[in-house]
Formats: sequence, C-alpha cells, structure tokens
Amino acid sequence: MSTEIIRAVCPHDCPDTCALLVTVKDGVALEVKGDPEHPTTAGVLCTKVSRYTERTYHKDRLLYPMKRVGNKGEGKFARIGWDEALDTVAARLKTIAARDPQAIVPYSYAGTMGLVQGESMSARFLHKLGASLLDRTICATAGGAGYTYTIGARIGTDLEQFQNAKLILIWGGNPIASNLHFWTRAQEAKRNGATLVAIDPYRSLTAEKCQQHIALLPGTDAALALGLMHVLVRDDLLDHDYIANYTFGFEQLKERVQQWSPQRVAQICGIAAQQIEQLAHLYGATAKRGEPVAIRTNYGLQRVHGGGMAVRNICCLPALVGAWRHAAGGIQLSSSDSFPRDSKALQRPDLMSAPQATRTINMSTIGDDLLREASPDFGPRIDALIVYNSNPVAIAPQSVKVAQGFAREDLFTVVLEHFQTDTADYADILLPATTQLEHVDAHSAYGHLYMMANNAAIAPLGEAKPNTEIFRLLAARMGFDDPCFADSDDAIAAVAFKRDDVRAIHFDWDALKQKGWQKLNMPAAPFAQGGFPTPSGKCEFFSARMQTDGYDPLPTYIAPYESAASSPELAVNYPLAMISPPARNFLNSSFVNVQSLRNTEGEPHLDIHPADAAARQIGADDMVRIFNERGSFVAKARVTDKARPGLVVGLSIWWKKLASDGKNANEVTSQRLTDMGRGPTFYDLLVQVEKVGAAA
Ligand SMILES: Nc1nc2c(c(=O)[nH]1)N[C@H]1C(S)=C(S)[C@@H](COP(=O)(O)OP(=O)(O)OC[C@H]3O[C@@H](n4cnc5c(=O)[nH]c(N)nc54)[C@H](O)[C@@H]3O)O[C@H]1N2
Ligand SMILES: Nc1nc2c(c(=O)[nH]1)N[C@H]1C(S)=C(S)[C@@H](COP(=O)(O)OP(=O)(O)OC[C@H]3O[C@@H](n4cnc5c(=O)[nH]c(N)nc54)[C@H](O)[C@@H]3O)O[C@H]1N2
Ligand code: SF4
Ligand SMILES: [Mo]
Repeated sequence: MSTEIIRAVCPHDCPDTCALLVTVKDGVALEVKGDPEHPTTAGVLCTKVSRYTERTYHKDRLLYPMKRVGNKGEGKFARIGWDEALDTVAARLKTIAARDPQAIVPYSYAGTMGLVQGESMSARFLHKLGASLLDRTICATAGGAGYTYTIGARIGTDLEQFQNAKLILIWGGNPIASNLHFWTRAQEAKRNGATLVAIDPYRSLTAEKCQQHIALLPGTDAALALGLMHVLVRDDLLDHDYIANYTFGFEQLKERVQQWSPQRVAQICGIAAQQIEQLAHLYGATAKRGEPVAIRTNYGLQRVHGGGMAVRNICCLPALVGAWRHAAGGIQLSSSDSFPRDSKALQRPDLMSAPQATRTINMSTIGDDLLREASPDFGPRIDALIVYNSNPVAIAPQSVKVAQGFAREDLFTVVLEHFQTDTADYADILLPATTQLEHVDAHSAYGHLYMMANNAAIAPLGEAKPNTEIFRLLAARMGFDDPCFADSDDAIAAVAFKRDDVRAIHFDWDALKQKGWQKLNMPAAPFAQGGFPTPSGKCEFFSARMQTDGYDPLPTYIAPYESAASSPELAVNYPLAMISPPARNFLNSSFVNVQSLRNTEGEPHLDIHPADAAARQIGADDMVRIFNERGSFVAKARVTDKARPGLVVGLSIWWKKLASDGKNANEVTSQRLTDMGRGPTFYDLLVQVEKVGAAA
C-alpha cells in the first residue's frame, strides 16, 4: 500500500488555474486539494474542483469507444473497439478530404485549458489534413480586441497585487463564482480599507458583498466609461505627467468625452447621473492622493454588440489617472499575453499546404454554418465535425439552429468526451477521453502569471485515451508520417513556452513537472513607465489601427442590438433584457451532471424583479416560459430585486437533457456578433416571460 501526492493543475476554463495536490493510493485518486504553497491558489479550491474525484470516477464516464445506433440526438450507442472506431473515422475523413478537406471542421474550446490536450496534436492533425480552421471566439475575443487596441496586448495588473489597492472596480465580473482567488485578494484589500465597487446589472453574489453597486442596463458599459472620463477631464482629476509621457491622443479624447455628460450617460445606462459623478470622483480623487486604484474587468460586459468598445473605453481610465504607476493599480482583463507560448511549435501551422486558401469557420455561428450549402462565398458545405473540449449543442448561441445542424443526416460527427453530453448525443462515433488526472499537460493561465505542469496521477480509466493519443492514432491511419506525429505528450509540453523569451527563461519542463509551477519573469508594475506594446508605444486614446480596421478611432458607444432603447419595436412584444451568466457550481456546462453540485443549484431558475413578476401574475417558484422569436425554455421563477427592473437572469449553462423541458438559455440567444473580435452576444437579447404553471 502506497500513498503518493501528485502535483497537478486545474484544467478548467477559469482564470485561477489552481495548483492541485492529488492524493493517490494504490492507483486510485482519493482527493484533490489546493497546493498551499502556490501563491495564488494558497491551498484553496472552489467547491466544483474539490469534488474532482466525484467527476473523474462518475458512473457515467465514457470508458469505451461507441458508435451511434439510434437517431441523431437520441443518444443510443453501442460499444465498439478502438480499431473499428478509428478505422471508421479515418475512412470517412479520407473520403471527404478527397473531395475537399475543408468540408471537415474542428469544434473545440477550453474544456481543458491545457496546451497539450488543447490545441497541439489535434492542430497538427487538422493542419496536415487541410481541414477548415476554427475561429475560437466563443468567450473572450471582443474584449481582447478592445484591450489590445488600447493597451497593446492582454497584459495587466498582477493578481498578486490587488490586495494593496485602495479602490477596486469589479466591472462585469462575478469573482465569487468565477474568479475566486481574485476575490480573496479583493477581500484582503477591503480589510485594509479599500472600497470595492461592482458594476453589474445584476446583484450577483459579488455585488452583494461590495460597498457600492452600480446596476446599469446590460450593454451600456461603454457609455458609463465615457461619462466617467467626462467628469475626470471636466474636474481635472487627471495625471497630466503620465498623460503627456505615456498616452497618445489625449486632445482628441478630451474633445470627444465632452459630448458624454453624466446626464446623457445616466439616461443610456438607466442609472442616476449622481452615481456617475460620485464614481468618477472616487476613482480620480483616490488616484490623486497617490493611492492605487485598480479595475478587474471581466467577461460579462463583452457579450453584447458593443462589447469590444466597452472594454476599449474602460482601458483608457487607468492611464488618465496614472493608475499604472502602482503595481496594485491599473487594470486586468486577462494575463494571457504575458505568456510566451510557442504556438508554432505546439500546433505546427507549417503543416498546412495552403494556409492562405484555408477558410476559417467562426465557432459562434456554428448553427447557421452547419445549415449552409456550398457557395463561392462560404466554400464547401460542412460534411464532418470533429468535436473535442467543447459542448456546442448546449453552449453555442441560438441552440435551435445548432441542434438542427447537428441533426443533419449527411453530417459525420466525431465527439471526444468524458461524458455523454448534449453534443455527444449527436455523434456518429463517440470516443472516450481521459481527464486531467489521467494525462500530462502544460498550462499557462489567464488570471495569474505562473507556468504550470500537470502530472498524470492515475492510469486512464477504462479504455479512455488522451486527446493527443487519439489524434496520433488517427494521423497514423491517415498515413501522416511527419515525425511530429510521433511526439510524446512530454515532448510537446517541453516546447510549450519560448525559452529565449526573457519572461520564460526559467522554463524547463522536467523541473516544472517536479515543482508544479514557475512564475514568469515580469516587472511588478508593467506600465509604470509606459512601454505599452501598441504601435505608438503608448496607451492609445486615439487608435490609428482602429481607424484602419473601420472603427471609430476614439472611444464611443455602440448600443445593444436588442434593448428597449435601441429596438423599441421589438421591445413591444419582448420587453425584458435577459442575461445568462455562469452559475457558481457549474463551469460552463461542465459539472452539471455531477449530482452533488446539481443538487446545490437545484433546477434552472429565472430571477425576475418583483415589479416585472407582478405585471405578469408570476409568484415565487412558479414555472415560467421565457421566449422570443428564436425559441423558448422553461425555468422556475425567483422573484427578487437582485435583477434590476426590466432584466431577467437565468444562471447557466444547463445541460439541456437535465432540464425538465430539454432546453436551456441558449434557445433564446442570437448568433449576432460583437463589434470587434467576431464574438457572440449571449447577453444582448430581449425576451418575454409568461407563467406556465403555479408553484408546487
Ligand atoms: N463557477 C464558474 N466559474 C467560471 C465559469 C463558470 O461557468 N462557472 N466560467 C468561466 C468562463 S469560461 C468565463 S469566460 C468566466 C466568466 O465569468 P465572468 O467574467 O465573471 O463573466 P460573466 O459570468 O459572463 O459575467 C459576470 C457578471 O457580469 C454581469 N453582466 C452581464 N452583462 C453585463 C453587462 O452588460 N455589463 C456589466 N457591467 N456586467 C454584466 C453578470 O450579471 C455577471 O454577474 O468565468 C469562468 N469561471
Ligand atoms: N447562454 C450562455 N452561453 C454561454 C455562456 C454564457 O455565459 N451564457 N458562456 C460562453 C463561454 S464564456 C464559454 S467559454 C463557452 C464554454 O463552452 P465550452 O468550452 O464548450 O465549455 P463546457 O460547456 O464546459 O464544455 C467543455 C467540454 O469539454 C469536455 N472536456 C474537458 N476536458 C476534456 C479533455 O481533456 N478531452 C476532451 N475530449 N474533452 C474534454 C468536458 O467534459 C465538457 O463537456 O460557453 C459559452 N456559452
Ligand atoms: S475552477 Fe478555478 S477556482 Fe476552481 S479549482 Fe479550477 S482554477 Fe481553481
Ligand atoms: Mo468563457
């Protein structure tokens, strides 16, 4: 009998990328804990991942390859062997590729954030095959674009500094649910006398615990930022020295923000002008006193028409008040670009025979694209989908279309999964993948600055194989003989970061596997003396790149596609805005099938303001139908002023098949894209709500 502690990493799509210690006895993982020595994890995991062994050893884990024996979507499968499974897939892909390899499309996202089990062997395989590329826009590209135009790259305030800030704006994020280890730091700051302000249409778990909460209408953040800049300029709450040395376009910005009086902004945001005045003064005056002011902006505000511009505008604030002078000041959206990942070595784009001629499919419009015929514009019809690390039938917008597309009889679908998800139900061939405890991986993060190593803690369960191994075996069957297809997972991990980049000079895979984590070599205050990675080297209030790309080069406001103000005709029938941010105990659609976590979330709910509920004779716990022209789903009403008037909130993302009506919030979301980054607009929609059943 031997007990071992294995160093691992949480693979989930969460900014915290925790360092894990897995206790293994006789080949069985007994428990998963947070590494107490890792500075950001600090020994603490969220509830979900504390239950990791429950997920890993779940009775429903897929353990064998299977082929579909029922109708698409029905979920009826029969066990087959790996040889039959891989031969079938290779034969179908060969036939389709002989006509046009671009009819084959991958669909993957961040089920695992691992650099190895994410896009390495899979990408090599798809590149060699000549498959369509996938534009991975489903989450963060809108804000990423807005941030990059202004700051230059997704580099910002270090998570490990926030406890020293004196004011933190938590803007469009709910860290208690989705960024727990940031919340720990924010609370420490609060204990040290800092003020926390939540900017969120919903009184989230986080907003509830902040000293101030600004409940603006969804999709109006860009206007709020313009209003704040107006007051900062008008009342001279500026750092003139920082502006003169490290920013570009201040004179034009000054002129622009004059148009954005607090009164005008208040009207757009559905808040009081006084709130804008006060927040601007709090932010500007705290900075003027020489104290660090920080912004943690997140994803909530990006999932609307003007999501890119909103982030762009917010990014101008720290430079105006000189917040970047302090390590604990500035803004964090994502730490992604701090990592010198070697994506060329991992993914080998050089294997593509015609990179210029290869089309790209946007994952946010997969519903429409699966239903498209061949055309000169679009290219070939999609004949095959290879899905891994994602659950599109549950998570992609306008689900009715997505499900219709997946149901096409002439579509060949392969799904690599841990569980029989809503998407897996549509697979022709369903392949069992290993979990993080069963495979090796290297990780970067998007909320902290550590390179991380995941060791395999246990042997693969059943006949499960790592994604890498599945693509390796497929490559062999396709006759791909480039030596890179024989690389082991450790060999791939060893090239994950560019060692010749000063930030990763300490990267050594064997050493990282031993230690588990290594911080990047980065300055504590990245832009204290300017050095922004923009074309001008400055924080760009005026962006020539934006002008070239067809945008307003100065901060502006882009209204939602659907809102009472921007689409009054639609609002006659569908008067309520709806958002569907993450539920605390789920991770996107992962963990919804873990019983203990689902018990905590209960069933799909809809939070609705008492006034909106009363107008519809809806009482607490009544079953309601939420609908618009795209579709409908049912949920149990929670009558609560956590949702501001005019807004309903359905915490997500439920597995459709685990909801009473087999549907979820994406029935009503649209496939329209954000202003920048071609991202989805999950929180930009209007609905109507009606009672369908009284409380039990
Ligand atoms: N527990 C848990 N953690 C997660 C996830 C999960 O599903 N569950 N998902 C992970 C992933 S993939 C991501 S991208 C992140 C997402 O997590 P966050 O970055 O926190 O973003 P969201 O959950 O989209 O929204 C956060 C808050 O934004 C608010 N919001 C919605 N619309 C607007 C708006 O227009 N303006 C403003 N100011 N606020 C708005 C919502 O009400 C919500 O309270 O979390 C990650 N972490
Ligand atoms: N309505 C609404 N829709 C949303 C959002 C929202 O807020 N509201 N949020 C959006 C956002 S921010 C995001 S990021 C997306 C997330 O959407 P997805 O990236 O699809 O995330 P998950 O739903 O968690 O699905 C990931 C799947 O990958 C599988 N997986 C995990 N690890 C592995 C592995 O090693 N190998 C294989 N083969 N599979 C693995 C898991 O079992 C899981 O089923 O959803 C988006 N959809
Ligand atoms: S989901 Fe986030 S908070 Fe939870 S263990 Fe993983 S990285 Fe940490
Ligand atoms: Mo996301």
